[in-house]
Amino acid sequence: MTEIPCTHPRFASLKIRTLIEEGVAQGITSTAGLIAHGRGEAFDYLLGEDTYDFALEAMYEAVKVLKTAKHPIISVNGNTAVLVPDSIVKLSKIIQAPLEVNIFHSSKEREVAIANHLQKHGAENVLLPSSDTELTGLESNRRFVNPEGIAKADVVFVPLEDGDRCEYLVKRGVRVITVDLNPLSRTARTSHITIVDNVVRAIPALINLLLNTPTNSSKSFSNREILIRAEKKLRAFSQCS
Ligand code: PTJ
Repeated sequence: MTEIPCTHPRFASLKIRTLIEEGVAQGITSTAGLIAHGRGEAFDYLLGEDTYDFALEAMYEAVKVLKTAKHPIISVNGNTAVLVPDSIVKLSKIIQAPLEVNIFHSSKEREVAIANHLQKHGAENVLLPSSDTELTGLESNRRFVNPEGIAKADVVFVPLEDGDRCEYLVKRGVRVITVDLNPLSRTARTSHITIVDNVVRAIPALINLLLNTPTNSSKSFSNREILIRAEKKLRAFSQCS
């Protein structure tokens, strides 16, 4: 891998990119994950690589939903596994939700590599999809789920989701929380709660809120309004530069 000098003005961003590259070399991230990451980087650049009030409000709502969930599941793909292994494991322990490996680009080897990677980072409860349990009506590889996990979840927390499964889960009455830097994506628009932020900042910030903030406010939440504010922020940046 390329050595990144710590004096480089884009050091932090390039280091994160390296994690994704290494993830591909380790058989954890898909090659399509590189493209997905590039798209995320572009949105993050326009957002000034910062976490805004619209993301924090969505996190606050997510904390409320996760705290009251009966059977929450964290769905993990190749990108999330390499970008935030420690914090996703920590989140799983705090909310007592299993980490379920669920990937779009089908590969049994990659599923196992993701599970092993999470376990190396301290995960105690990792579920793998079962070829016997399918979400009927969903066509992608994401239809294979674990019978003790997504199959019976009331809340699914899924960073970097694809629109199809998101729509499917929402139709089934499951509450879906996502992290997506693109407020225009189908996932962002279909989920109940969309945290428009980089997963590398969002998961630690969510943990911080979970541990340190009482969530007893009954302030109403509109995901549509959150997305409008995020889109405005993106457009404002491109107009003034
Ligand atoms: O491991 P797999 O096979 O499940 O691969 C999953 C990917 C991510 C390749 C797959 O789900 C995919 O193709 O994703 P998309 O449709 O490209 O969507 C990814 C979304 O996540 C885009 O809207 C990106 O802007 C966004 N995104 C990318 N990187 C980040 C991100 N959002 C938050 N944080 C990021 N670091």
